Amino acid sequence: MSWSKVEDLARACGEIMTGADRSGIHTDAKAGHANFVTQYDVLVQERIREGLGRLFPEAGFFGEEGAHDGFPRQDRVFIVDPIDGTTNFLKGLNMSAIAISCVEKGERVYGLVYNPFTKEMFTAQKGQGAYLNGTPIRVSPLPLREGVVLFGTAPYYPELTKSAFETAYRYMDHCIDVRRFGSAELDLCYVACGRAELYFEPLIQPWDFAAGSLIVEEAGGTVSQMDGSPLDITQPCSCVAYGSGCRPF
Ligand code: LIP
Repeated sequence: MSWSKVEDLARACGEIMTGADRSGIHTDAKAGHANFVTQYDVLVQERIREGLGRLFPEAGFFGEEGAHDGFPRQDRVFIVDPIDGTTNFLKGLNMSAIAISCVEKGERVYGLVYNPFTKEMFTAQKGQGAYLNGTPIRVSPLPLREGVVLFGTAPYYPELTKSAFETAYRYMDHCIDVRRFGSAELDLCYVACGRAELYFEPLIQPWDFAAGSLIVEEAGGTVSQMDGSPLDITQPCSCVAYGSGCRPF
């Protein structure tokens, strides 16, 4: 399978993000505090859905924006976050990415995470390794005490905020430093390429981890739910990802 046409689609949609008229970005509020969707999230998702529909007319589509009536039943499903890190996009923080995952009979077989602001394209195909702009990447072998810990907790899950920051506080005593970048898919890719040693988040959607989790695994890392159980790509769950030199609490 050649995924290059999917990568070309992501790059083309990335130009929509980098070309956005920042003075004209408007948001619609979704459920919960600071849960934003812009006209660019919707436009990018529409373009990706159209492009994937031309390339894979038989596949199902499971995107962040719009209504869902359960996980699609097709054998092949694309899980898409058109702009992961929407608040970062709104604020011009340039830590946002297009995330596309292909799942076949429940197995993640391909993942793409593209940050158009840095032109960094992270990709992985099951059993074929992980890459950054075509160069192989591997997770860090360093122990936690020499590592950076990334974490996330969405403001629209306020009931989880305190415990997430308490967990980050605990890690702070055992690592170099912690960071909260605001894009789960990019956090996972930074673990995959060794820029960080561990990432955790108490609750994220399938489109926030389906692509990046395969990229971590293909880069030699480990990804699971925070209780150690396997990720469930059909529904929201917790996530922890780490390199070969450390273990989560
Ligand atoms: C984001 C996640 C991130 C989380 C943010 C936000 P979105 O997804 O990728 O990990 O901490 O609060 O939920 O909503 O920008 O697509």
